[in-house]
Amino acid sequence: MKPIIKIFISLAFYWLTTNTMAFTVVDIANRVKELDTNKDGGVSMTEAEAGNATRIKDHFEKLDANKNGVVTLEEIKALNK
Ligand SMILES: [Ca+2]
Ligand SMILES: [Ca+2]
Repeated sequence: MKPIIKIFISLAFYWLTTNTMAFTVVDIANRVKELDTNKDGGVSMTEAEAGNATRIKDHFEKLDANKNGVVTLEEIKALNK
């Protein structure tokens, strides 16, 4: 394989993976917004239950890093790193 093609493929791969990751973060952000019915910027256990967010519910204690009873987008992002 010509080196230039190799570079092109790795660039395409890089573009693809970074875009996929960005999409996931946007996805999570939208989900948090959707679940956050009282608009305090985070998802409480009650909100997670009401919105059927099983993944947040099941990992609530782990996700709520500062233990304030609310899972924020930042906390989810920190765990997804
Ligand atoms: Ca909330
Ligand atoms: Ca928290």
